[in-house]
Amino acid sequence: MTIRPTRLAVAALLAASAFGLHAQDKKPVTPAEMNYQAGASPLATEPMYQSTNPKAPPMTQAEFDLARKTYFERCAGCHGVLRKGATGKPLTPDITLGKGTDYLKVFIAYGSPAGMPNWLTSGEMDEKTVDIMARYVQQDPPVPPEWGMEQMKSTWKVIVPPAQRPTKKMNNYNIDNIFSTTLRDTGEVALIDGDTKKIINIVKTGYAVHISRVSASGRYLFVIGRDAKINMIDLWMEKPDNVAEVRVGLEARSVDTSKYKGYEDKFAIAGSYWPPQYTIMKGDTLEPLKIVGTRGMTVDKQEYHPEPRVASIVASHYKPEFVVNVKETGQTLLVDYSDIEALKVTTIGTARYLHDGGMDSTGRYFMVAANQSNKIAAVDLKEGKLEALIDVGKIPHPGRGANFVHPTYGPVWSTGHLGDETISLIGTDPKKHKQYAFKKVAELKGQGGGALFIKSHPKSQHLYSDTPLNPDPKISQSVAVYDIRNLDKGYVVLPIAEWAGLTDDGAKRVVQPEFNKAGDEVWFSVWSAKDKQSAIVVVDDKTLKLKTVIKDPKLITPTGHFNVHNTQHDIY
Ligand code: DHE
Repeated sequence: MTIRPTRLAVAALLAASAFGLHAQDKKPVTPAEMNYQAGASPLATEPMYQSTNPKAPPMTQAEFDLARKTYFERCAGCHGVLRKGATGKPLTPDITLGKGTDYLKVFIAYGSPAGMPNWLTSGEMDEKTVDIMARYVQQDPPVPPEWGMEQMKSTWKVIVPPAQRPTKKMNNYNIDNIFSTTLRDTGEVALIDGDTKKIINIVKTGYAVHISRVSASGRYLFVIGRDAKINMIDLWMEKPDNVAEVRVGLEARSVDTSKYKGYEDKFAIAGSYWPPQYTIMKGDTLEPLKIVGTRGMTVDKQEYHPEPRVASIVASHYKPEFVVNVKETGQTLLVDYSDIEALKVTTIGTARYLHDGGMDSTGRYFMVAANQSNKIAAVDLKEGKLEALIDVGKIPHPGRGANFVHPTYGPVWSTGHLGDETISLIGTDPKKHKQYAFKKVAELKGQGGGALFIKSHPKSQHLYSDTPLNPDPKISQSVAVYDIRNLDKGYVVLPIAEWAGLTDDGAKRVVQPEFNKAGDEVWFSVWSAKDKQSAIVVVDDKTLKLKTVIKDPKLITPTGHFNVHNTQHDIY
């Protein structure tokens, strides 16, 4: 079928309404969120089990392989690996076969008001690909392989065994002030000396590292790639580098290490998107010890979900527990690691879909974004219970959030939003400010939607909010800064990308404010494509003036960056 606009415009409306039987339709997905969720999945190239469905339209093997690759690169982030639906709708054959190829082609080509991108008219897919994808989604979803102990052990490498590692720090770096910066598209992290701003080492890691976390002692740095590869870096080495690695699955985003007294550096944990599970490892070698699946029932409808991805993980300072947030089921798990042979897990129902979050300033409460519910769940890590579910703006995205003392409401934790321009402040002090505790006490107006990360520091009087996914380059290339003592005054805008002085036409999205150890400077990535120049811009927190720009041909696609001291102690 050749796709003709007039017929298609009508058909697209029909498609949108027929697919609109699902609750998600009531909340259209913003372009910012669409961009964000549609990250490529490393599953695209994995061999998978495929059952055949005689009712599905025919496809050649070559067409099927192309469609599968396209699905995992473009569609799986929203529709799920097994096509059971997440931000996007379910696309299982029981639904799609009834729609038929022509109908599905329209939907894929023109998108829907609920947020499905217009893949044909945006130029991202040609007619042939649209046709192949329409037939592909009527086949049984291919199932990626499981990843158990045998597969993990086969990828586990101790590059420098503990006995051969330094017994004291062998370099002159102020390791507390090192920054680990993700070089997203090269599969590396840059370790940058926060004092001299010089690159110490570029360390090879997994594909598109997502986050870095630091062990309780501050010696080891853990990074996790999208491909679920963890690298463990020893900061005591003369030139800090990898000492161990393991692949805990086929796709992942989160890693952390045990921080409770008596268990410092003892265990590491990583959560994976596929297979849906978390893995506890030895803290000094990454030897996998225990794998726990997260498949189970959703918090609201209490329906079985076959692929609940593990989102953020933090290590409690109150108990020997990891806090594991399961996205699709909306369950927060407190995993007691004091006896991993008899693992005790407290399951706290929170809300769907759990994503990122951080602690309040005391470390007692974990504040996690349930992004499709527009809520923040506050989990009491001392009592092991849900303290409150707090309504905030549209699609909260805090990173780890920002803590500061509000002149009226006392200690607050804050989050920005992907879906609107607000910043929500939540009271976190049930002792001295009981009336405000775990309530949304104020809302600041920011530059626009598309916010990802917000940051402050106990020594700073400022609150910084980025907006890298805002469609307006003026907004995505700058940050808003608020004076904490005078929030009513609104924000000032710092033109971070302009300060970077990059001469090419890269996207220059400004991502993730991160303080140095002293809390007197703030670092930002200026993130452009792989073939364009990027940079890191350092701002003086007192004067809000440019302090320095770090440029180097090796700084390719910098995104997140993590200061060792602040990450180690959960200071944000
Ligand atoms: Fe992230 C944190 C998942 C897209 C940069 N990201 C997280 C966490 C999760 C997550 C679950 C919390 C980890 C934790 O605390 O344990 N991110 C996802 C996705 O599923 C998503 C939407 C799509 C994808 O395919 O990955 C996604 N993330 C992005 C980006 O596009 C960003 C901006 C650039 C990139 O590198 O891909 C990005 N995510 C980050 C960063 C953090 C993060 C920098 C850590 C924030 C922090 O302060 O801890």
